[in-house]
Amino acid sequence: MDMMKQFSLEGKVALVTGAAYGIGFAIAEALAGAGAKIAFNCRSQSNMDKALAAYAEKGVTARGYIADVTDEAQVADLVAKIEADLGGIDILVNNAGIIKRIPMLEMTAEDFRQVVDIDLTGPFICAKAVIPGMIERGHGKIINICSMMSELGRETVSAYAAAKGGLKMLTRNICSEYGGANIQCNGIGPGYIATPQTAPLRERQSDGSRHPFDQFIVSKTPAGRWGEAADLMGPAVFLASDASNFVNGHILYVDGGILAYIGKQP
Ligand code: NAP
Ligand code: GCO
Repeated sequence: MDMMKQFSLEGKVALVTGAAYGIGFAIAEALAGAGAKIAFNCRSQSNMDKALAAYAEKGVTARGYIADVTDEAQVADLVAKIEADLGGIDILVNNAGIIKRIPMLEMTAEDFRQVVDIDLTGPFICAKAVIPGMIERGHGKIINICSMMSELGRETVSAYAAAKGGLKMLTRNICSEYGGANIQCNGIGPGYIATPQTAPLRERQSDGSRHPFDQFIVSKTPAGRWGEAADLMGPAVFLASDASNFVNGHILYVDGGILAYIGKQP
């Protein structure tokens, strides 16, 4: 039996949201490498232009669309354009997301709502837009990009943790509601990954020393390092492919072991 065939995405159409850079870009590159046709969206034209050049440099043919995942009309238009350009969407990666690091008592309800809107309502809107077509075609893969904060809290990330915890349960609920239509909905829970989103946590101090949080995360990670977006490429291909057809409602943590580790005795 040709086992590698199970991981092939030849002939599949994948939408990766928020894939102008960072984790989404790496996942889109991985799915393309397994044979998928790639569509991605983001909000800013300048990010889109830079992303298209970066994809081309990697030899990836990606189609980019400007769409905000929190806007139902824009998402409906996005799905219609992709279907016209590439065909029905077989794989949705709900990657677009933001974080606001603000102590809860200083966080406004507006700040809280914006994070939840993008990180949780956005994936709901995008999944709702693609599931009918997946049901019609008799198959579909949805991958929600969760987080360590789907399981753990920490100071200043109340909205983000609430949203990512909710995204874990939305993943399980899509599995429950549409597993019977041969739709597999799983999550990837990245650990701490070196992307623009975490750059503030890694920036050098004025005396040239490493950021305290940088040192903290490395000490909490058995792998002894920050993750790279590339560490998520294989897990994404697995969950997007036939190799995972009996995996559903699962959050695959790609965290270098953080969740398993109580931490080194000081
Ligand atoms: P990032 O570098 O900040 O990239 C976020 C991407 O999402 C950008 O392309 C951004 O482009 C897009 N985006 C943001 N809001 C959007 C919206 N409303 N509609 C459409 N696109 C939107 O973040 P990242 O580190 O790659 O993280 C990607 C995902 O992984 C997020 O869901 C994040 O929560 C999650 N995650 C990250 C880490 C980590 O350590 N980095 C760990 C666990 C989970 P525009 O601004 O141009 O729209
Ligand atoms: C933070 C970080 C984390 C990562 C990621 C960890 O401020 O704690 O941004 O939240 O982004 O979600 O899995």
